[in-house]
Amino acid sequence: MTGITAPKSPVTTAEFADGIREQLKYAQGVTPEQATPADVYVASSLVVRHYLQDAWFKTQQDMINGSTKAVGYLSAEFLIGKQLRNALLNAGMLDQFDEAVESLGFKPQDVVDAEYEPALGNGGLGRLAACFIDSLASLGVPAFGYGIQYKYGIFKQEFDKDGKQVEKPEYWQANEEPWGHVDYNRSQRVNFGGKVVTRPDGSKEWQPEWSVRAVPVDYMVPGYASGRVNTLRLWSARSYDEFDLATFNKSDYLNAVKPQVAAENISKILYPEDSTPQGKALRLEQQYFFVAASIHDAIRVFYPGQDKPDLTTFPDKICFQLNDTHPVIGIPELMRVLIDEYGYTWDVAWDITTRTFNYTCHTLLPEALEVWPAELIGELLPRHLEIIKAINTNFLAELATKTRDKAKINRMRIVTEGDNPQVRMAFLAVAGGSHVNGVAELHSELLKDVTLRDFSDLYGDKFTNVTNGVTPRRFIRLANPRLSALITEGLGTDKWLSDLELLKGLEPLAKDDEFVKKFAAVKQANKVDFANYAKREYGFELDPNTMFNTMVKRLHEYKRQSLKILALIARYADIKSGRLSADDVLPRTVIFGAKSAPGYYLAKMTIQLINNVARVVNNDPDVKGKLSVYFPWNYNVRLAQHLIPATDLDEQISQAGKEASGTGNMKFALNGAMTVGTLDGANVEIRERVGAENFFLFGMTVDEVDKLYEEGYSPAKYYEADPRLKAAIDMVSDGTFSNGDRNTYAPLVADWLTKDWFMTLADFTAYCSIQSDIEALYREPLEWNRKALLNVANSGYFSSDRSIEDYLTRIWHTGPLV
Ligand code: DL6
Repeated sequence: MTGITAPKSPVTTAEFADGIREQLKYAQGVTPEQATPADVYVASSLVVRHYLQDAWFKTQQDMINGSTKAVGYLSAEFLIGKQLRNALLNAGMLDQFDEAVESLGFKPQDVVDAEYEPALGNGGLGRLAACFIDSLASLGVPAFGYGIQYKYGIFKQEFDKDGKQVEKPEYWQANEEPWGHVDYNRSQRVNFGGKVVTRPDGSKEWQPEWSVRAVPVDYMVPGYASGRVNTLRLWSARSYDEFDLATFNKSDYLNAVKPQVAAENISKILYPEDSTPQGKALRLEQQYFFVAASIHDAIRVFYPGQDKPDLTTFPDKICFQLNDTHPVIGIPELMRVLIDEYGYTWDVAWDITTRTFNYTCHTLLPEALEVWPAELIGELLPRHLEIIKAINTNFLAELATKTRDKAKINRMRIVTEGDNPQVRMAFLAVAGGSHVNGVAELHSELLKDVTLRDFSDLYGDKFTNVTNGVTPRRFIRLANPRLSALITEGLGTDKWLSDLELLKGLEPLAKDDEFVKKFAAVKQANKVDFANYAKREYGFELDPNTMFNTMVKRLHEYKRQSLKILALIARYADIKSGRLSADDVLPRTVIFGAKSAPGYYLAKMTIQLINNVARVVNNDPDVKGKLSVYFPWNYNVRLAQHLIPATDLDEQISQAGKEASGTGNMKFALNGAMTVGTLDGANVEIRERVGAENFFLFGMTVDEVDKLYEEGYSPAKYYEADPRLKAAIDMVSDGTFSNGDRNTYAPLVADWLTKDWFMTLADFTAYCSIQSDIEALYREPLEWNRKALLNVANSGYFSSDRSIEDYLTRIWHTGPLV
């Protein structure tokens, strides 16, 4: 990477202001005097789109006319966050926007605040997809993001009076949404159900029963200073039958609109699961809906107007990255299209298909690898089931040439045997694609050694690693303008925004006390900002003169929010009982952010516990000023952008061997937080890069975890052995955090003491001991900030630009448009 300086603006302030006036007049139908910040937001967004339009056309033309293979990133989730500021930054119009808006009498912040965040993802996987499309465009690589424009995104989280999570529908399009361009003229038909017939010539024809219209909604993806604008194409499901007039005329209004409702249900809601598949037909419909539409779209784009395109060149035009198992049904779909619609033989179709697809696995939890009942696939997609069975048969035959180990061959079946056969989508992805990658070094190793061991034994060449990354544009430049300015000052250039390894140049400045003090001042100012934000948005009273200690991520047992909350309770008890004298207490503000899957009982109970610990602790005069706990609801990209730059200490405390990578860990390190963490996921690589002395490591390793499982893990033993742990768990049982009710958390406590699948109790003592190191360092602000600065300086590797470059060389074998 060379590093590019900030893009030159295509527009002057006066032109931007004129553009806003014009859009207000013709698009919004209001005068500048009548306009609200929301009107100015829409108008400004349209102005940005206007100035990006030519680059968008040119990128598409160059992609179609040129010989650079494009990337199709197939993902059920794109958690893109707010669009306006990001587009302004990447297109070089930030200053012009600020000045234009001010010249019209508005505050830029009010205008930006009027944007509502599209909530089209659950967490890490969806946000990664969003970082990747930003990097692809910034590197000038032609790419499509293909996904679903859900009407309702991830639920809006609220807490009830008891602290329980309540899920509300997230209708993110309640107001005008200027970024998505609905392109009815390029819609695709997606079929379902019906039967397969054999034509007289022996070929197969799928005669579907019902169809849905997939309408593309296009989002521009402007690259940072690359002059390129890619496309995020999100499909929206519409009905071909608006309603049945005969039924309507009989006054049966509900039944009259049934077909419409059924069709539109497909893109109605994002499944709020992040690690367990839901055995729902609708989910399979969603998956097929977006991949079928995308595959047909790619053929339309790359072979315009051709009835008989030469699809043997398809893998030279585009490669599809399968973002987890959700789009894997694309493999049999491409086979079907090639064989049934274009008349290719099986072998040619298989060659094209396997050269087109690659698969990224994002999990180590076996239950998160999707498995579909063959019967369900047969009902919805009968021809695909035939193809999957044929793939399975061929695959088993191929395996027999590679090994005599029958048990192994049986374990590797794509379609299981028995009365209720299942289709293993991860296995189909490995068999039907060229490459398989994990998302951090440790994860990729564990995939090879454990989760997909049989496959890596026989197809070792397919396996590779691409460690995740995050976009520095959104997560440093936009989220943390103060730090960005300081980095630019320290390096004497802003090229780091497109070559993040340049941050290494900050390393010598960690020896310069004056620079470190400036760095500390940035953090302090960010903390004050966050305290104000938290007051405004949530009514919280945060003291920015305490350590801000944050744990934000989905609520899952393996991520071990329980470990944090138990340690916090133990500390509360220490302060309250006087075991920890007032002088020994380092004042801390603990901040949680987490959504639980609605049906995840223990995770929801943990949320309730955190809220009630917060209620008790924050109202206890004995610990006032020493410990406080806040849980801002509805953690999303916007909140992340405010909270991460204000954090002193970040928690990455999953059980070793369970977090595939994590990307929050990278965002925090890049924003100058110190991390307390286990040797899990990308923590391992972060620690290697920032230096062991600049990372608070604790807890069991993967090998130690495995050994303990083998020996027989007994959580009760740990409960008995550590009096502080015992006291903390007893406080959860005895009603301290449930107004005296001893039953509220009984299932959680029972789980800790009898199962504790993720060994929270076993790591408790180590986690508590590391706290004294953390606090000793924090009491030395210069030293703390020196180390935090070294985290920033050595985290440049974790740019999503680097991840994309790794994908380009290891998997996609393509590059920027020339
Ligand atoms: O790769 C992105 C992200 C990782 O950083 C997280 O460690 C991992 O938990 C997450 N995976 C999922 C699981 N989805 N499935 N299946 O969201 O991916």
